[in-house]
Amino acid sequence: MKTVLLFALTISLTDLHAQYHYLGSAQPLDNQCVLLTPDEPYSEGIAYNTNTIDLGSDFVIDFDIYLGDKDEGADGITFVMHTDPRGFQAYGTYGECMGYGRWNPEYAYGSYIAPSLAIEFDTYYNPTQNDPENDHMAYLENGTNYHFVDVKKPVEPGNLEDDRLHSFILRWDSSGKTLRVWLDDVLRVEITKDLLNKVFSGNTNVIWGFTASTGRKHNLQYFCLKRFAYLPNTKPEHLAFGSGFY
Ligand SMILES: [Ca+2]
Ligand SMILES: [Ca+2]
Repeated sequence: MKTVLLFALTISLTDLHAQYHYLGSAQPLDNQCVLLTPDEPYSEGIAYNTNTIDLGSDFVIDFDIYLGDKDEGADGITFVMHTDPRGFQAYGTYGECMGYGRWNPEYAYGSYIAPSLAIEFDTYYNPTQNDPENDHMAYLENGTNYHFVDVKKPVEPGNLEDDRLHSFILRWDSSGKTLRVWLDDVLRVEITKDLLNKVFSGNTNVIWGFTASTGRKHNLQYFCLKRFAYLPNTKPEHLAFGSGFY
């Protein structure tokens, strides 16, 4: 009987990790963590949760992210939500584009994820993307990494490549059309915009996950799930409160 129970437990743990689609260098680690890039040059990894998220409901997403131990490493991680026609195969360009965007919105070439929005955790200064010199976070749209001066400026939370896990919490308020992001318990990014209609053309089912890449410079980069939950009164009827994607 014990053997049977042990076998069942093994299956259930395997299933937890099976809930991601992995692209490139992404692969499951222990303890609900997922490797995005090894500490090697020119890597790109993407992990999408196999369950789409419902933008018609309120939800909270709570992860730890690890961005490496070398202050001069690169390139960073993005949290992405998208309806790209390539679905779970969608990817962006490596290096400074962090597996999400493209080199420059003026250039025709380079794969990027769109329609989409992303929160970037950028650890490398790229003047070509109008980056601030320090590590920064920013809201991005439609596979464009470039920081236009007329949109919300990147924020600088300090060195992110400090060999520590950083708490990342994202909360979506569907009725208030507000997206809020905390890093290490400090509210860093707040966007109020009709994202559902302006970005996703009214499509409430979006794919979500994390992208990351390295270039000439590199760092180990991974994330760990802590919690996903639809919030009370707005949950889709087929999901129990708090059932999330565990
Ligand atoms: Ca840094
Ligand atoms: Ca950068």
